[in-house]
Amino acid sequence: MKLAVVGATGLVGSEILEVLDEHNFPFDELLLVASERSVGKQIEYKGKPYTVIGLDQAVSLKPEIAIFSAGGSTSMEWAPKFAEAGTIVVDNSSAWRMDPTKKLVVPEINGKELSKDDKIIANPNCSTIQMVLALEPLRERYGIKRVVVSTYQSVTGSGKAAVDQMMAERAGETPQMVYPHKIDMNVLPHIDVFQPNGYTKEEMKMINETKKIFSDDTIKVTATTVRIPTMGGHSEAVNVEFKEDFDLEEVKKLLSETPGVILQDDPANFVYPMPINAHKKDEVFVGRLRRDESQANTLNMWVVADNLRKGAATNAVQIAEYLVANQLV
Ligand code: 2RA
Repeated sequence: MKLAVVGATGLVGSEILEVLDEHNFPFDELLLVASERSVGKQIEYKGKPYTVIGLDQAVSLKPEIAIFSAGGSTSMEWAPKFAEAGTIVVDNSSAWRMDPTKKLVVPEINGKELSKDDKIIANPNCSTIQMVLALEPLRERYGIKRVVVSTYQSVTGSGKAAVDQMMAERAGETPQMVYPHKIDMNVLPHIDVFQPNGYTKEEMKMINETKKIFSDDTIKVTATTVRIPTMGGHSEAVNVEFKEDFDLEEVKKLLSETPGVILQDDPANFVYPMPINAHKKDEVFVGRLRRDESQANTLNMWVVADNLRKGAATNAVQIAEYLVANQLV
């Protein structure tokens, strides 16, 4: 099995290599692929140096799987070329997510929809993945009418330059500005570009991707996505209205029995999910579970995950693992 990692020099690309290593992903040959300016760079994997190659060379080597984290324009141009060569592409960008001919996959939820015909598979947006994984067991049991989510998203979601801006501001230095405003000691209610309806693209991703992953356009979703000066992961305050009443203890049982979800819910002992504890973990952490006393059949919960892990690299590697485990590659 030949595996390519496209965008290997980026923040998510590096995380993909860490996850592949931790998971001992079963490849025989690893291709590290990046833009022309990075060709020739050396990257170490399991103590062995690998030389970064360009996209043209990578396609010609016909890897069985290519995990992309190289931005939407590169995916739009190159994913079809890899697919044409017989490669299955798992793409982290937003390029293919809402394409009706492409699957948008969180393996624990809809991996079973994958088939040998799927040559370009979309990895959902990080803030969507952690929310839908926490919601899935409750959707199956109670049915979902509406979701209201507010997010508190790490600067790592914007990439290394954003982390550098925050750290420079924190050090009292003059930063290279990625955001339109200071980020340290501040919050920005602005992730990605504003749309005509007043929502940002990030908010519309959460709304549209949630419906696609659940295959249910009747679910109402509204979102406010906010950038905060932290590392370690994204946090979300989720308010979910079910189709029927629920039992809080059953909710906790369902979540604690869900693969990939860890319940951290003991406020009396200050136990609740926090990005600082989610950093470098593959799971989604859920806590602060409580009935919304202002509305029937409605639950509040707090959901935290490392956006570079389950929000990107881990979910993509898990899709690749699913393909191998189910003889789809
Ligand atoms: C963000 N979810 O956090 C977006 C893309 N990674 O910026």
